[in-house]
Amino acid sequence: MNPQGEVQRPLDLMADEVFARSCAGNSSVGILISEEVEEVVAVKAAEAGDFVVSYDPLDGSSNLDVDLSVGTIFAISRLAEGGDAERLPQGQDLLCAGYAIYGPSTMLVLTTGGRVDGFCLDPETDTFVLTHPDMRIARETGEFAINASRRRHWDGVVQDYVAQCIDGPIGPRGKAFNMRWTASMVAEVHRILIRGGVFLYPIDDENRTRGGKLRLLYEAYPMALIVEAAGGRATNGKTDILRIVPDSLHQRTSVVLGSGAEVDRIAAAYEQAERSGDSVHLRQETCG
Ligand code: AHM
Ligand code: MG
Repeated sequence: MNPQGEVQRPLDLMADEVFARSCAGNSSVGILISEEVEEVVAVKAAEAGDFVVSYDPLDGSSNLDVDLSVGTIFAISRLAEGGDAERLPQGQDLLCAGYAIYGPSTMLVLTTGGRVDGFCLDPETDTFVLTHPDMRIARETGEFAINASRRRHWDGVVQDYVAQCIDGPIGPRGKAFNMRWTASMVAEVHRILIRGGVFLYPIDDENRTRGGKLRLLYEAYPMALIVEAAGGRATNGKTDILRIVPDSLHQRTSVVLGSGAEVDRIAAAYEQAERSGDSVHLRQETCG
């Protein structure tokens, strides 16, 4: 079991070991935060300026047995001057974020905040080649991604949003929507970068006490930095993901990210529900 009480597969642990070993070989890396490790790992005696690397070594690992795409997600910040090695990195501190996706091709998608670039692994030369410069997320989309089997747990905002998408041309949206769900956040975000879309993993009645499903530091933060640098938006429904202040290492959060027009629509619906005092549960930041 990992710190979140989830079953760890052998490849989760191997990926963690490979990632940690390769970071430890870099003298600028001081601290590692991994989905698979309960505590912060100090690679060396931490000094101001050292890099803090938060990562999910193998995201979407429920896909391993069925040979679907999985990936590695990471975010990098620096330990501040006089910094406390135990202080958790915040969204605003991130210098870089990226993911690798192990699909039909292996890609590395990277941002240092200004823009997002995609690199394909050339197995002949063992190098990553810039194949997708300046990836941008279309503001408008007709595609959404959510685990619809959780519908009975959703709050009113998510129920209404998805119902309207499914109603398509005969509903209030007046257009058809397509739906995808891969159970691999890396694959969902990659698809959204390539052809637009919106991804939701909301807090719902079943995961509320845990604070949601996805982890803030090494899943939501890095994906939010990437999505925003590509012109999209990432929120927990109420607060932009990068503005959430963490209070525990493996904290979870609600996530809505992707094409700006759809994320704006969902955020506006939450705001409206809160204003009108609807029975929508808006408690977003909680729980380790
Ligand atoms: P993991 O890090 O244990 O693989 O969990 C995160 C994954 C995400 O990639 C994906 O969006 C989500 O869990 C899928 O959850 P579900 O199985 O509820 O559809
Ligand atoms: Mg994960």
